[in-house]
Amino acid sequence: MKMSRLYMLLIMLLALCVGCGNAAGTQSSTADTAQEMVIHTFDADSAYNNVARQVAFGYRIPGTDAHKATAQWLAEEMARYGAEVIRQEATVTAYDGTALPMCNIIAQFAPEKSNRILLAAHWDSRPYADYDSDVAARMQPIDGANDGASGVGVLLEVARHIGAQEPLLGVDIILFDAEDYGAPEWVDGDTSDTWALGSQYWSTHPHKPGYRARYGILLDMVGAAGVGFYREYFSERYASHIVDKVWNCAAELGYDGLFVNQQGGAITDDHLNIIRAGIPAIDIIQHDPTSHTGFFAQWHTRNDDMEHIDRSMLDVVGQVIMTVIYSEK
Ligand code: AHN
Ligand code: ZN
Repeated sequence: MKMSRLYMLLIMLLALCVGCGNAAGTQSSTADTAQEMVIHTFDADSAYNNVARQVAFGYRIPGTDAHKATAQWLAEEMARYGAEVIRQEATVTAYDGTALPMCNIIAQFAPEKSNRILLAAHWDSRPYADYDSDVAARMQPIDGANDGASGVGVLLEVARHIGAQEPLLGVDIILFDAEDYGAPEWVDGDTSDTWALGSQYWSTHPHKPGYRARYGILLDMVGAAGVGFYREYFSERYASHIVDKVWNCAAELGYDGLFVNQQGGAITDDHLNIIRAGIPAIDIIQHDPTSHTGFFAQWHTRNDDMEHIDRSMLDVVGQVIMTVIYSEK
């Protein structure tokens, strides 16, 4: 722990000097910076535990008791870290006509600041294991340890730091609901608008009229061992400067092996609805060019469980996000 803290301090100091691609850091005294950076050591164990806690609630499928209990816990955790929390509740309609009671959890830090950024992840879990190798299991739900809980786990740990030491800008963390109730694999036709229903709702019903943020960063599937992040197509198209910022930051931290400087696929995800709301946004999402789905090997299978969550991946992503937000002004 001691060593990793010292190591973090050094890389964060370096990050502030080089500013991860911008000119940040020139105004902070070394003492302030050192103090801040010690406080801001991302704790991968805590992120991991946040993932495990979500999975332990059970399947986080809209309309279930586990879903309600998880929403309650997430909102409480964010409030405990000092966020002003909005629970945005609505009923949305799934691909098959099912009415889904959904709840976007919006955690606002320093809501009075107009200079702000948006971080997001989806907290619901998928009702179908439609890519499971066991055909009989395909109608069954999944744990969604990586697909959902990993991004939220990282953002809860980021929230803890933001609460302890305010960054120079305001931060909103939105945990979107009903991302993963999209039409299963056996439904024909273009089903792209059946995904990301919570963020679709938010994009047309912002939590504050005229809500603005400089940019958004979505985390989706950030916890599978050794699976990298590529420059996703829509992120590149609508927010290439943010992809540059984040990928440069990762490279400066020594993670260019995981933040691969190559084009990935085009992914229908919550970031598209942030973009539709007029905010440039990117998706940090694991892409495996060797898997037939393009995602991690356990994607939308019963094996997307805690056994396949890698603390060190959570750590990498957490460090990158922390460095980006604390070098921003
Ligand atoms: C598809 O491309 C079908 N879905 C990507 C969005 C997603 C699903 N993220 C997590 N699960
Ligand atoms: Zn999914």
